[in-house]
Amino acid sequence: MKHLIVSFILLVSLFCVKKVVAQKVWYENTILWTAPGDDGDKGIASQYDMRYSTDSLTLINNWNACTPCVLIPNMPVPDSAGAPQSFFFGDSLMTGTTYYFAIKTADEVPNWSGISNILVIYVPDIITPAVIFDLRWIQ
Ligand SMILES: [Ca+2]
Repeated sequence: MKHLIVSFILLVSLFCVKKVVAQKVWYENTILWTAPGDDGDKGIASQYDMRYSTDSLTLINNWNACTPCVLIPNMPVPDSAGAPQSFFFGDSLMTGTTYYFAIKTADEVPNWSGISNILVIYVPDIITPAVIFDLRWIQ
């Protein structure tokens, strides 16, 4: 049995407040990993399948029918094995929520890799309550 050793190093997603307007907050969300190859850690793979969910067990144990999962569209094309890769997906995450991300890679057949490590991201709720402007005294 051929063992494919695919090691993804999913680093930390960067959460930086970009700007604040009224009650909405924007985040810059970038996920990083190292490209595997077509055959283990050699060559260039053909495609990625990255998904996220608010339920880690669903993501891990039921990849193909993962519900509720979100498939991330427009993933980058795999680079050469060992190359750093990243994906920026804007501000689509809800604040105050924990998300679980994972990725699989396929070669041209497609032969799919196993599921990567699970990246856990908590998007903090940093939106404060509104400021009170009608504080007053009544006699
Ligand atoms: Ca292959």
